[in-house]
Amino acid sequence: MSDTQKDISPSRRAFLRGAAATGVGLAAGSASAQGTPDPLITEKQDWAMTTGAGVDETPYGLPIKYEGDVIRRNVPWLTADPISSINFTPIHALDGTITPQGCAFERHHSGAIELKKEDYRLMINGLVDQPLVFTYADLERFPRENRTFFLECAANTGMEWAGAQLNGAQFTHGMIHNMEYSGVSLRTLLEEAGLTAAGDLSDKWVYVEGADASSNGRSIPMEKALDDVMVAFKANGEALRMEHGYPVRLVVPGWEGNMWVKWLRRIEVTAQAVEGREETSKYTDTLADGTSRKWTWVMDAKSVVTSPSPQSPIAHGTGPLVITGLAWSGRGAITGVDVSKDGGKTWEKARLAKPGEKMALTRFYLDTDWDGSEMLLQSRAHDETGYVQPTKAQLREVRGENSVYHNNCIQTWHVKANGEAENVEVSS
Ligand SMILES: Nc1nc2c(c(=O)[nH]1)N[C@H]1C(S)=C(S)[C@@H](COP(=O)(O)O)O[C@H]1N2
Ligand SMILES: [Mo]
Repeated sequence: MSDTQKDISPSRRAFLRGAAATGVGLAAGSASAQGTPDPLITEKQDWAMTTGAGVDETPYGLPIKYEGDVIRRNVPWLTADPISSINFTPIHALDGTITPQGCAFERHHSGAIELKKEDYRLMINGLVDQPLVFTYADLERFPRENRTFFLECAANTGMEWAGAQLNGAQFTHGMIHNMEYSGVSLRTLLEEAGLTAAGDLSDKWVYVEGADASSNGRSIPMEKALDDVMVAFKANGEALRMEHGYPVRLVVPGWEGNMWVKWLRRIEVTAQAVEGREETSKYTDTLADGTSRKWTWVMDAKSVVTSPSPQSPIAHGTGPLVITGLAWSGRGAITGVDVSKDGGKTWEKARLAKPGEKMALTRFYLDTDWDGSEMLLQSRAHDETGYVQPTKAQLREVRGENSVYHNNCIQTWHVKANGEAENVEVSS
């Protein structure tokens, strides 16, 4: 753990000082190093000659126009119909770990619905002592918790099974977001309804469904329901956005995104799994022999270099280079990330920006010097269970190539001498 906390090394600090002193290619410093006056330093600028925008011009702020390309994007051939659709988080352009709701990917089976708080009802029924219906205002009166978790769609990276396909971290790994949720634990609500009637809880389930036309029903084992599942109404401090399930969604830490039911309207305690569409014909993995894996709830440890990457090429030439990316595990905290520049032959230990948090995104950095040679850039995550992110070849050995879901293999970017990067596959 201790080496993850290591500060920027003394040798690197010395290098940066040396580079600045000799005017070696650090950002715009190169212009003044050649003796050409920089008008951004020597001239009066427009923005300092007049007053700026007043506080009442922006009651709710949006990103500045210069950041207009940090947006969700979709892959047209994946989105046959915009109401049964998917778009992708621009992870190549974000830093830190919290995903702003405004650019966090969306996945809907029948479109995002507008549901007023006043019209919101949550029913708990089935094997409970007292079936209950909560209004939104009722939910706000239960003890609340704040917890940060990633949500990854089981289909994230699902287009890459048979070969490198989509050219950008946004498209290969952007079905993920990470938010701080405020809400009530599901255990609190289940206990309010009473679980005596359910008898032995070890073999019971809850069936959760949404208020949208698809309803997106899923069965969750009672053990998980009573462990860490949340009924959330705020994300990153503010109300959930419509597209993320306003006013209330389920948060199922570490488990596939499909189970995080949006516009949550009913929780039924049942004696067995319902085996609905979303857990039989969908969200199962077909293996090479034609049989399918079922109940693949947990998202295994995974990571990706977000920059440099195809949408975030190296623009500054040789010298200091910050390699960065994200790592996560549905089984607990990330304990380490390795980065390879040669397609997995040798590895360097990346620096974790903060110690890994359970079932939440972890940001890693590798502060390096780039000599301009080509790289086959990879990252490899380790989690607290000792699990190590597999190569594509290792994953295919076990899972074949018929799957869509749960592709957590090591990703490779081919970074060329001109700094551009491309999605490729290496043989081992
Ligand atoms: N009610 C409802 N809940 C839903 C869905 C849906 O279509 N309807 N889609 C699911 C899927 S497949 C995923 S990956 C996540 C996506 O959550 P997001 O749109 O907030 O990113 O919500 C899940 N919950
Ligand atoms: Mo999903």
